[in-house]
Amino acid sequence: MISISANPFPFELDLESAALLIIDMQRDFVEPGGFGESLGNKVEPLQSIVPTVKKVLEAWRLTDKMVVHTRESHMPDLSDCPEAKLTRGNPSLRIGDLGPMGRILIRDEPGNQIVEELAPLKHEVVIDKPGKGAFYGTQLLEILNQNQIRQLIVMGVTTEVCVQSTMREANDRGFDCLLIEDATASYFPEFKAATLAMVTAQAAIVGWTCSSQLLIQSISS
Ligand code: C5J
Repeated sequence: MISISANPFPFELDLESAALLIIDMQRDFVEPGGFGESLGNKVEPLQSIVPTVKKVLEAWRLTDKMVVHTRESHMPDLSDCPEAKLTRGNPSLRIGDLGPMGRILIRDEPGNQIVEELAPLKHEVVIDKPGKGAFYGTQLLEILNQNQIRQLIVMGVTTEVCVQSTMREANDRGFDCLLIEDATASYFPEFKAATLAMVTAQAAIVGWTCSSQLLIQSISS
């Protein structure tokens, strides 16, 4: 066990049963011209965490432990995209529309790829998820169980939407989650801050948080 001085109290990391889970670091959200921008957001806060996510990913890869990447994506015929999601909001481009990086949020389109700096290695797991939580409509739970994973180190975007939804789903399924504070981002800084507070409130009701520096130090020593 590695004791990490996390919030709100130390996280006992058991590397043997831990996986790194990177949520939706895909061009659709992180790069200009994608879905995030089409919703009226500035992508800079999301772009700014890429180097930090990369540092953690590189340190984690040295441990030879499991890495899981997720992408929010839909089938080309949109059969896995409920009407309520398709028509929500007032974006300049809707899910499935043709944008500068191909069809928005559609599997295998250029915009649906993980950003180049964080590209998955061949043996790493990539989960295409139709929902906000990574357990909904995917094989994630089965894959984690097959690999005896009980702890998740979580990074990615956006903090209050897909990251938080996934952590809550994980929590309900018995996983301990540690969210890396400077390796997650929101289009709305105040929502990120609120999510970090919500996650750790009431003695880690959803999970723990710590800095990337602390995690890297802990797994490298
Ligand atoms: C959103 C996500 N915000 N990955 N997706 O629609 O957080």
